[in-house]
Amino acid sequence: TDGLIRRVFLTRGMHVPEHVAMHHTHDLGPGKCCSSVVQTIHAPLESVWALVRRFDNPKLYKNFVKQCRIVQGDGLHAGDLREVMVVSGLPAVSSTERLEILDEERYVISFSVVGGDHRLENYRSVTTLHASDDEGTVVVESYVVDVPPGNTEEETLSFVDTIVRCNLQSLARSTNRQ
Ligand code: A9S
Repeated sequence: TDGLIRRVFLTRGMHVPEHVAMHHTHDLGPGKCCSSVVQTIHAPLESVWALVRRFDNPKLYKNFVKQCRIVQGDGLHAGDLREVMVVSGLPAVSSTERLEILDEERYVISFSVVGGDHRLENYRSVTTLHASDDEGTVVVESYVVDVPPGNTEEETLSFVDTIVRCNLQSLARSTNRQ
């Protein structure tokens, strides 16, 4: 409403399919920040997707998840909800998350955080998979989140980037163990 929306193209300079570029382009209002993490995995797309698509079971590769249960729907449709309990040591206890996109043809999953006990208000992420130029799979995960009161944008990005990078490194290991 105050006209301060800026469009951020997180895959600028990367060779990615058009729909991938589209999913990682965010319109940011004041008080929000966004970033992305890219991970190449030397495994076929389908074997990476088998883990990433499991909205009902993020524990398959997210090490910060202690427990997860679906609280609405079956985890296969937009609007379905899950409740995640987090391991101790983080400034968070739980997170309620809504499935926004599960595109099994284009390998896109997106969720947003709609509740819980943590500091990442209005967190939303999009994860895409595409075949890499040489061999394997490229995972791009981007997110938008509010900068919490009392924190800087830099602190917020460094906190979230660290979690996402851990998750994607763990995804690479878990894929190759399947
Ligand atoms: O789960 C993800 O895909 C990514 C992130 C950044 C999750 C963050 C988180 O679930 C915690 C791990 C609990 C950390 C939320 C919503 C808030 C946190 O503080």
